[in-house]
Amino acid sequence: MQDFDLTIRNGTVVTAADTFPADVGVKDGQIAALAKGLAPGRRDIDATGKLVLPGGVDSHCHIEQLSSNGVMTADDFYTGTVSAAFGGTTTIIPFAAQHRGMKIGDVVADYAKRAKERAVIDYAFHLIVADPTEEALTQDLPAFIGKGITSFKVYMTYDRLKLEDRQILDVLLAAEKHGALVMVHAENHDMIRWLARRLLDRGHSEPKFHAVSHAPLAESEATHRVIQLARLLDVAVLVVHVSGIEAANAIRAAQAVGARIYAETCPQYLLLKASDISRPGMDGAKFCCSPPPRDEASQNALWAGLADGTFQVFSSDHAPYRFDQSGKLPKGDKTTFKDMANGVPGIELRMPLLFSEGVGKGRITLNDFVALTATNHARMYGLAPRKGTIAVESDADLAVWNPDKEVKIGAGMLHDNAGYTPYEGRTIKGWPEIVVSRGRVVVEGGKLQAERGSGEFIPCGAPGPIKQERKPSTEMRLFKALIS
Ligand code: DUC
Ligand code: ZN
Ligand code: ZN
Repeated sequence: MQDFDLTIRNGTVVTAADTFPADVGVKDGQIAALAKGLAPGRRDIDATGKLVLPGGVDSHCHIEQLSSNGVMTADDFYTGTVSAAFGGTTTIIPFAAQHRGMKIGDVVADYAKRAKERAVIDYAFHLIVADPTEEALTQDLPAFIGKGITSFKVYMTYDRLKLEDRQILDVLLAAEKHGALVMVHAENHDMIRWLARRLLDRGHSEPKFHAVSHAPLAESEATHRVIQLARLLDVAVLVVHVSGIEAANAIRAAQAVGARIYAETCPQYLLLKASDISRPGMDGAKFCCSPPPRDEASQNALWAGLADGTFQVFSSDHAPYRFDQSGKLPKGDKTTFKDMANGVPGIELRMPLLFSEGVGKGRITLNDFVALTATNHARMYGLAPRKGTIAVESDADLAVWNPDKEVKIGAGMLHDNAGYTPYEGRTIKGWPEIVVSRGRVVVEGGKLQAERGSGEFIPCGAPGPIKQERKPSTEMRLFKALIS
């Protein structure tokens, strides 16, 4: 008989592919057995009536990160990972952010030190590439891919982050050559800048004009454009935080012709609307992120895209800024929509919101939920099969989920440091009651049981395809040989 450190018995185990009754036996931080009637562990958890899910992987969150305007997020690696854990997430992938002129080696070393000291769950890193010099492309990026940072985010907007199309092509080619995935923030910079200037010149400065300046066409144009850039080179690209129906349709159409386009969306685009940003006074700033939430037609298109596989990953894009002068309102009541820090908090509610609104309302299946919140992230970023699933030899990262528990959302019950939630007052059904990270119970009975600094850096491997990819044509191979 095997002896286990922990046995979770009588639950219903759910993976991206299966739902079945089984006990989960955990030994040395890994899943050691999956079967009915396992021997008792040193610690036994009765999961009768509960679902046993893979701990979530949140592959898009901003933690202890300086924005391009020099504003620090409200969450450091401690509060950010504690909040993630309470919401059922056991691995995060935030961004080591290069700003122009910074050496990538310095950026990563600083970020790794911060994470090591404070994280309570496991983490990997993406790199934001704002300065793709020859040295960065040929030396730094390949070196960090070798050290387990295999995904780079590039921006098509923001004054201090934006890359030109030819620079994006450089990064796409280098990423494919050395085995990395490029994530793209797709919004047309000049459209946004031009609209914002006109609005401000005419005295339209309230938060609601943020959504007017970040027009849906700014997103769909840039999405079309980056799709064509990726197709030119026949490389994979991930369009992150998709908000609008036109962008979603462009992605689906590109996938239908075999382009290697992946896509992500987030809770704010399913559950918030541009009309939330129109709330009186400065309150609308609590809903301002880029791209902004849209309308009901876009919400419906995104739900359809989650169900039909257009979107592979569902992330929080947690970007926590306090509703005061340190974050959202640097100039108090005089803050214009251009001065506000962009972003909304959501790392803790990402999984409960999708469970309640998606699985609970019949929009997606339970297995889709697991794929969208955990398994596909692990595959996409080269963390599978260690993370994102329930299988023998995978890390014992688990969420014991009560599908019937009703929770009324309020900022006071959350563990991040933003101090507000855009989902205040909503009631949702389904909540993770016990969360296990590498075999350690980290959350139980509403209490944290993990030590600061107990999370580990998990190097990412080569990004893996989520679905079968076709082979490049002979013409494409010859073309790539010419330009590489
Ligand atoms: N937009 C971003 O590009 N990043 C963080 C948050 C946001 O709203
Ligand atoms: Zn972005
Ligand atoms: Zn982001």
